[in-house]
Amino acid sequence: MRALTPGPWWLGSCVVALVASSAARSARAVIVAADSFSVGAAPEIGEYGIGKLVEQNPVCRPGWSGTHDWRGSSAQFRAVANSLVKPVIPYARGGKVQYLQTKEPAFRYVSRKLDAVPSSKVYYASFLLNPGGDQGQRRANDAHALVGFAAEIDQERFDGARALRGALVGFRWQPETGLTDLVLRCSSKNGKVEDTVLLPRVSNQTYVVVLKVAVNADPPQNDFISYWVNSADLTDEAAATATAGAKKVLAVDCVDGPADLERFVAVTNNWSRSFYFDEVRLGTTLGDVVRDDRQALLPALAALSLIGLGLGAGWWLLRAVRRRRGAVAGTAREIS
Ligand SMILES: [Ca+2]
Repeated sequence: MRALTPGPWWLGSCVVALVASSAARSARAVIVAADSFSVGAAPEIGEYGIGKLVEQNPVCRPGWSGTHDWRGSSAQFRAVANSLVKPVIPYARGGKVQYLQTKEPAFRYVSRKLDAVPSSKVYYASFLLNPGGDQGQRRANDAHALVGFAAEIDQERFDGARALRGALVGFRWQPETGLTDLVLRCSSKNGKVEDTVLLPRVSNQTYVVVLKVAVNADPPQNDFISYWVNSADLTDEAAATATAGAKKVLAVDCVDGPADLERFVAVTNNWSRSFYFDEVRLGTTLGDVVRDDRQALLPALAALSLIGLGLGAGWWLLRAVRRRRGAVAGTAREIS
């Protein structure tokens, strides 16, 4: 009899240990921030209203609990319906952000500070980007439309007159050629802000860009940025590299620590056409930033089923023990 009674407790302890070890495993991988720009005509908690980003303050988990509002210099960045879509990004949903076309040349930006960025030697970020329609009238200067995780942004930092910290990715239109390139803009090893062309001559379609920053991996201060454009398989870095439309590792100096990535920023400079971005993510592993949330839930669901199984087995054992006790007691009564 007594040999049977520890059963449910032993099973319960195993379940607790399994759940704890699963939690410990997932704690090592951190998705820091994710925004799918879900919109609603009558926005619910966690949704944007259709309209300008500045002055909106939805809870977007993880990353933005609502402590920090969007702010910036422009109301041209708007939440709109229909997600940008790329099959390799299975979590694309909700709405997206549209930069409203304007012919007025200017530097425009919006940014939103994250709740917190953990200290890490490596960060990954992913974005869906679309350059919109034709550029319209030609201008004398390069035009840019970029997003990224960075410290605060303004025109002086963008131009490099002050330090630009973080990495921006998006589009540059060149007046000499009339062509648009996909570029990365950040501070190079000599401290100068530079564009690196990731993919030349892009068209009006959605691009998926994944960045990896190895912080100060070339001591004392230089970083390596790896980029993957339009990878067909993002299971791991080898698959991303094997299936990328463009990829490379660059030696730069753009991030020294979490403070250099504490905001999501979106910038346009003399940009006169539309520009869209969506599904922005920051994490400390590739899996964090490209994994479907539903897949991320699977370990938790498995743990829950184990708990269910444990409780079920515990209940069955307890019932069996009680029946056996009852039978023994009954027998004893019969004897007496
Ligand atoms: Ca979306």
